[in-house]
Amino acid sequence: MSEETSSKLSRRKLITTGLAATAGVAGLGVAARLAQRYGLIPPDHGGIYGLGETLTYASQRLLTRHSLAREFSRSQISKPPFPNEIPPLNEAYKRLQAGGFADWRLTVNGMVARPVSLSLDQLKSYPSQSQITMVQCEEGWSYIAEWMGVPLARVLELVEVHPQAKYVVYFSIDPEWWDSIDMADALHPQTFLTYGMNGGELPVGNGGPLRLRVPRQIGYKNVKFITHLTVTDNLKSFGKGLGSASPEGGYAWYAGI
Ligand SMILES: Nc1nc2c(c(=O)[nH]1)N[C@H]1C(S)=C(S)[C@@H](COP(=O)(O)O)O[C@H]1N2
Ligand SMILES: [Mo]
Repeated sequence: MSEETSSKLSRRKLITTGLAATAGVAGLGVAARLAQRYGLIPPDHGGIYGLGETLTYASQRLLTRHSLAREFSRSQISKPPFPNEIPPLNEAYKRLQAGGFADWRLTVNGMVARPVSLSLDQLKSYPSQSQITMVQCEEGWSYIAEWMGVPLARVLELVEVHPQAKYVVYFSIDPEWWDSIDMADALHPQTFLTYGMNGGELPVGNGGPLRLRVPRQIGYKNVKFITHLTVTDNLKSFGKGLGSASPEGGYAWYAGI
């Protein structure tokens, strides 16, 4: 281990241990201030579980910013039928589906130099990548599948994200589903905009034609039917300001696994 790596590691360890220890000994306010100093406050820190959320997010980010979600072999891909939640599809979705999704667009704006509106064909024209990873629902079930798509980082590179940007907010055609991730997850090599699954098109039930795969976070962060991305440095102006529809219903904004 180089000196630089080891000093980085021990610094991280110090901060994380410090966060946990101060939370226990010197009181929760000190830990929260420490997390704030390092920019590690999640947007849903205000509720009853607020401090716990801050500690979880802060320690995970310091320890695992660059870690990879586990990838599996082809033989481990789950055989259908595996558990799956198929949300009701609205009229806007059905219209686009009737047209073979030719008019489906992914718009990207916010803190970017060049906002874009991309068709599925345009997205598919970028070099595709695949990953065999697990979807884990908060209710306890999971399955392994092969996902094909384009890394979100590639699209963010295309639009040129401003250096001050902190989050990518993503929206489904179903207005009840929207969420956000920080730049560490947005630029992570396994975070994909997916349009293929297990060698075929991404099925409607699994979020086709376009779904965000964030394999380092739990199932509900993997929003289906993505139509819009906004890059921002502040989550206050979205919904109730908690960074996602999920915390509005009591689920954590940061749900790393
Ligand atoms: N738009 C949208 N995205 C969604 C959901 C949903 O109902 N609507 N359910 C979420 C939840 S709770 C889980 S666990 C996963 C389930 O993914 P699957 O249907 O591919 O198993 O999708 C997530 N993404
Ligand atoms: Mo879920």
